Amino acid sequence: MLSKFQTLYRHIIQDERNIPEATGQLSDLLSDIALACKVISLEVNRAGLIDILGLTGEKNVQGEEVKKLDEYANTLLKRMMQMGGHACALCSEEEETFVPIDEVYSDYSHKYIVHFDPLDGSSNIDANISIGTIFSIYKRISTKGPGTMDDCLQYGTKQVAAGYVVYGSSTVMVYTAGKGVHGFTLDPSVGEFLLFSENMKIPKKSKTYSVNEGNYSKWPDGVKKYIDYLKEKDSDTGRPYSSRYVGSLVADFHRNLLYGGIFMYPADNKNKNGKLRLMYEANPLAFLVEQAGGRASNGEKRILEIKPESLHQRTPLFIGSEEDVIMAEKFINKS
Ligand code: AHM
Ligand code: MG
Repeated sequence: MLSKFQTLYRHIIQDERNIPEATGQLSDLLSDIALACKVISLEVNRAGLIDILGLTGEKNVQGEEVKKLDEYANTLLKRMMQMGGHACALCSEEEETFVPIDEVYSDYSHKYIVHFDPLDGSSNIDANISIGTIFSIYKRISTKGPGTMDDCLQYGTKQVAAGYVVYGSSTVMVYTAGKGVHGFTLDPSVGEFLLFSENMKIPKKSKTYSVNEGNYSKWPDGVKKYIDYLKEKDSDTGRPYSSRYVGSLVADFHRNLLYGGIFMYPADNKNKNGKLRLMYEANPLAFLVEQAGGRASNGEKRILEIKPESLHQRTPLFIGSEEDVIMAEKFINKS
């Protein structure tokens, strides 16, 4: 029983201890991200009150302008990692280009690049629907000074860690450092993330699909046919599937990781590369899902093997239970 009482920090330190050349910097960087997310969690819980108190767009008690929650989350994550001294560049969905960082402490080699979506699903904030933070960590290729664009544009296969936090009925953090996927729940009374599941595995086949079906008429034929197939009745293959779509990628992904499911954001005739971002959304979740025994593709190839050409590049995304993603790929490639 006691072995289950594991904090996030202790867990990531033990995880890193198994790597002979580890310096502890990755553990510290993950802790910086977790700390920022604890503060974001507090602010997310206060978001409704800020409206009631009439604060949005006005000055707060310190006389500062009250920022939108997504800008706040972005600034906080940036500051926390700039102060931490482990990152040489930060790439955020909220920034036009990457933020280079010079060495903060002379005895540290600031060797990591962090990509993040500070508040995913932010259009759901005002409705009290789950939202989240997604992050992805790479080692720099350059050897010194602030990170460069080449450091920032690495293949998803090069990630050394990735994870997300869901701000929902409770706050949950899920991460991988390449040796399984581990989930933690924030205990607000002690301010610690506590382990709820080690080596999480996504069911190989599911009964659930998550997609914005309002876009049906704009999809390619293969995607339309796959969705039609999922809705047909056939007890041998467990059809029809149920539809579940929150509209916050992290929340949809987290549910599917726990219970099985396929999440899709296909290309359509207006958005040739879909909507979601390769570096901030698709790659980190693809790394996590593969570590959990699932699959992630753009319909034709593995997400992690897509060549990154620009920081805000978009990609179609089919992610979740392995057999379901394979079936989606078959429909797409047949048409
Ligand atoms: P965001 O990063 O600006 O919040 O946008 C990404 C979100 C995802 O969380 C979600 O899956 C998707 O956009 C929903 O898009 P749509 O409203 O087109 O279904
Ligand atoms: Mg997003």
